[in-house]
Amino acid sequence: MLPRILLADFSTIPLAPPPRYTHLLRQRLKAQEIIKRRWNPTLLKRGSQCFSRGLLSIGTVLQKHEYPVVYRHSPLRWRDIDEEVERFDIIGASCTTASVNRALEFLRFAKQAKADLLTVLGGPHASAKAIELLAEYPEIVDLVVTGEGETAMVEIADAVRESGTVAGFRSGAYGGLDRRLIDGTERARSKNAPIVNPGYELLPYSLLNYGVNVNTSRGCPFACRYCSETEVIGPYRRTPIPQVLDELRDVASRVPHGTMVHFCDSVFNFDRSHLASLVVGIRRARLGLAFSCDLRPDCVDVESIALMRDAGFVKYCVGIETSQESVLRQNGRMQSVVDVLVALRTIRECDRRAFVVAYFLAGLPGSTSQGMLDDARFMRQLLLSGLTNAIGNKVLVPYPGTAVHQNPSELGVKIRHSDWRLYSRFGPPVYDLAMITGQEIFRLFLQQEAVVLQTYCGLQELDCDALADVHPSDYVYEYSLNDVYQDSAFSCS
Ligand code: B12
Ligand code: SF4
Repeated sequence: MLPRILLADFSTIPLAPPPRYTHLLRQRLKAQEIIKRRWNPTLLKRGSQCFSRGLLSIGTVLQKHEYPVVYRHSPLRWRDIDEEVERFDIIGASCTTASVNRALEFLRFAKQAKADLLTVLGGPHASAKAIELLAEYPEIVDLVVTGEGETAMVEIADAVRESGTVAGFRSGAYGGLDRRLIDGTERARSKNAPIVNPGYELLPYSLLNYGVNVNTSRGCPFACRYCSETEVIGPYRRTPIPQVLDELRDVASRVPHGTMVHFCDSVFNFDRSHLASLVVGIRRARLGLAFSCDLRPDCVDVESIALMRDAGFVKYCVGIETSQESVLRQNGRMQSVVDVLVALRTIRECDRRAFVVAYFLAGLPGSTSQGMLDDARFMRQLLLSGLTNAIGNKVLVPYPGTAVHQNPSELGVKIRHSDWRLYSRFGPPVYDLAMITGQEIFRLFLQQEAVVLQTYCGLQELDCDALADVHPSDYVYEYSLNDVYQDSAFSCS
């Protein structure tokens, strides 16, 4: 029996901010859109739908082994789940913390529709909470794969094919896979499995509808205490540059000229020689794409930025997090304000046309009210000085897999609850800090957001109030949690 596999993507779901933030967020995003358009209209050339790279890579490997694979984003939206599910033998679902309940809900429906179905859960949340998920949902989740899923999913499909049924598999009868928790990263390493490119042909719509994220590496060599990357993604490893260029050629053949592609490596500028080979390759390949990427300020250097500029990079997102150096240190983020300013100046001097976004995180362990107000001032100064064009600001979430989640008391954090649906970077913190409550953090976060909006409006001569007059469907944040069942297309960026 050749098992038929559904890859169910719950890596992004509609997220709604609390009412008191909705209006401000809408104004702020509208202002940012205007700023972007005025700066460089091509920055908007990017689709708004999302896909999970990871699931599409799993799809590539399964197809190479001749398994029939279907990929769907949020299949909860299927009008007739029972009928659809009937067509599959294995469901592999991805999930993040905010979306895990949604993924579980779908797997529950699927099991009700077809009891003889093997369900596998993977992705960042499943990697961090594998044991708990297996213990709490024995009827819904048969297997959890931690870390990388490609090799593990092929082994699972092979085992089902060999046995001719999924029933015995669930009871743990098969070979090496005799436990319900599978360490995907370890399996990939033991087999020396190469990183594969995602199977874009599996997407239900043309790639031009999607925001395309590519990467040149997996994992992160750093270990910031508020980030789960090192713990849940696995060790840092590079994708060979010729392979990345093949993927970019494939992407370029599927999207309009000038489309912006984002490099979503954890730290794109960590390995200078890897980056240099990439950008030299991009120049030679004449792809007709524009690029953006995420940078760590303490790794920025003039040569790399100059090469990137010449290769078509138009947007840089720089992880600043906070201007409070003691907070950065406490969180294992070894960068200083001087590093930040030098990095931003370097980018500006090398590439005057670049669109620069400075990313902040509100409510890091060690934060104080005064520190958060200082951050608001710092954000304003960055915008006024022209070193950055936009600010990205989110509330810290102690995701499973982070040191903040695992050892909260060591960092002076008291986590209030584990209702994963509320683990959103748009909402009030799910924790209190020793020096400041979650409620106060959120109040100061809203103040920071208001400062950013006012600064945008001042610089661009925009009328803040007029910005509220935005059609609700312009933004993903407007979707209520129920819309997911009816709506067939939503954006998330
Ligand atoms: C690109 C990216 C995005 C993109 C695209 C997301 C997507 N669909 O993948 C965008 C910008 C949309 C995005 C948004 C958000 N993101 Co994001 N994102 C990333 C980033 C940087 C790269 C993802 C990626 O492509 N990785 C590479 C691929 C190969 O890995 P992968 O997708 O994880 O898949 C592998 C494994 O996880 C596993 N796997 C995954 N699914 C499955 C399923 C099965 C069955 C199996 C067996 C295995 C398996 O196998 C895959 C292949 O090896 C990651 C960090 C990272 N480095 O991974 C954060 C990350 C996934 N994002 C994160 C978060 C929190 C968000 C937001 C919630 C933030 C917010 N705004 O509040 C939003 C979601 C908004 C929404 N509406 O839902 C967190 C998730 C943490 C958590 N526990 O939930 C991460 C880990 C960053 C972090 N360190 O905190 N994100
Ligand atoms: S915050 Fe960035 S640098 Fe720090 S561990 Fe996460 S991905 Fe790596």
